[in-house]
Amino acid sequence: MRTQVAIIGGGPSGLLLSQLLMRAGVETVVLERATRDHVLSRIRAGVLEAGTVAMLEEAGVGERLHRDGLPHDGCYLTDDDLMVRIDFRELTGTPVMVYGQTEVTADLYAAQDALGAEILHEVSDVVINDATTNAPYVTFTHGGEQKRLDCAFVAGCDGFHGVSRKTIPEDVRREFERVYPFGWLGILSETPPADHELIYANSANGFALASMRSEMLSRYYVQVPLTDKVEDWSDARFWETLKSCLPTGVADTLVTGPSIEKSIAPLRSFVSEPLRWGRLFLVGDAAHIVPPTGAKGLNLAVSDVFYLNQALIDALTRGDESGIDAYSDRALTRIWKAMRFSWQMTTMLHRFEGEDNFAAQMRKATLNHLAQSETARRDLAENYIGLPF
Ligand code: RFL
Ligand code: PHB
Repeated sequence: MRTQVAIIGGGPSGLLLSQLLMRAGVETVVLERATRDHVLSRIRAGVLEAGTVAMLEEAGVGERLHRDGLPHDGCYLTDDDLMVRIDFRELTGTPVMVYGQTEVTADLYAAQDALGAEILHEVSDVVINDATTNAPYVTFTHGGEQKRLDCAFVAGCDGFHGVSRKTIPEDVRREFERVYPFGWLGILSETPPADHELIYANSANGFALASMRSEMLSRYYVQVPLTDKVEDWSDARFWETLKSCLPTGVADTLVTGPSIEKSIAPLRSFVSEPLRWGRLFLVGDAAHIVPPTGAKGLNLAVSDVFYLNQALIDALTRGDESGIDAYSDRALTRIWKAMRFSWQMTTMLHRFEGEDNFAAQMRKATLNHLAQSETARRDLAENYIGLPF
């Protein structure tokens, strides 16, 4: 088999890259380890920056997003009963869009099918070969057969546990990591959201987030120790803990119900540099992970695709390699700013096991400062709605 760009991973970054390249006349093949149903059943991100929405429009998948997505003009940060509203529209002029990653992925699969994209599912044993030559190729197993895909470039869009990052030799890679001593337990329930905007709640009992997917589908998270298992958490225990973290007025009116999904995700900050090794490029979670507190993971994957898709189009259609030469530095500059924001939001809103009594006072003072200072709120809003590409 031969193509121009071999894309490893059919999650949001791989699919969006393939879609944008194909619309510009560039050939792609996507190799995905899981089944399509599996990719579509992963409940993850919920908040899209305006720049992400614009990229999805450019990819031709903006229609359902605008019909079913919920534009949000603000969100709340709370400390016990103190509620601080961050008014995105007033402070920056720009709202965000609440629309699930599952829906984004479903829209991209439908659009890729319409273009006749070649997406191979349930591939295994993916190996990227000769990435530092002008003739890289990928070998893999599909349908019980060993296959070879020759290409001009390889895009590593295979998430944190993929093979692409590990293909770059250890003495070339530099990794930066911060692991947090807690995870998020998330549930989905067919109940009306706690509020019509998101609530990031800091409390004496730890962090909680009240989010949503639609007017009748809520997504809630609470902070849990890394050692906890989903089985430790009955629905009743979850609702009780959530209520104990939310401001009293919100907790009192919270509508509870059976959970239809429950999972635990560890929190980490991670960056692997550089994003390019010869003709291999890392994109999205394959290169970096942020804790979900700033809602930046999917949005960062999309900004990587923004830089890379144009660079690959320029290289393949005009022989102009300046974009691919600049890709790693351009993408990393934005990635580190989102790293900083996600780390800051995480530190500002979570209780750390074994912390001293000073830490909670710092969190309270930060919230009080936000309540009083429009400058502080604007800084937060500017980062939350997404820094420019
Ligand atoms: P993905 O989604 O992990 O997709 C990678 C794909 O590659 C496949 N794969 C392989 N394929 C072939 N060969 C191999 N060897 C392979 N190894 C892996 C996998 O099966 C998969 O299909 O990475 P991608 O595309 O870079 O997308 C990144 C986003 O998924 C991620 O950043 C976000 O979900 C993070 N995130 C959030 N981001 C936001 O922007 N806003 C949010 O509100 C938000 N909330 C969240 C989140 C992530 C969460 N979890 C569970 C980690 C909330 C949570 C709870
Ligand atoms: C979500 O709805 O899943 C969500 C929203 C905002 C975040 C993280 C997750 O910061």
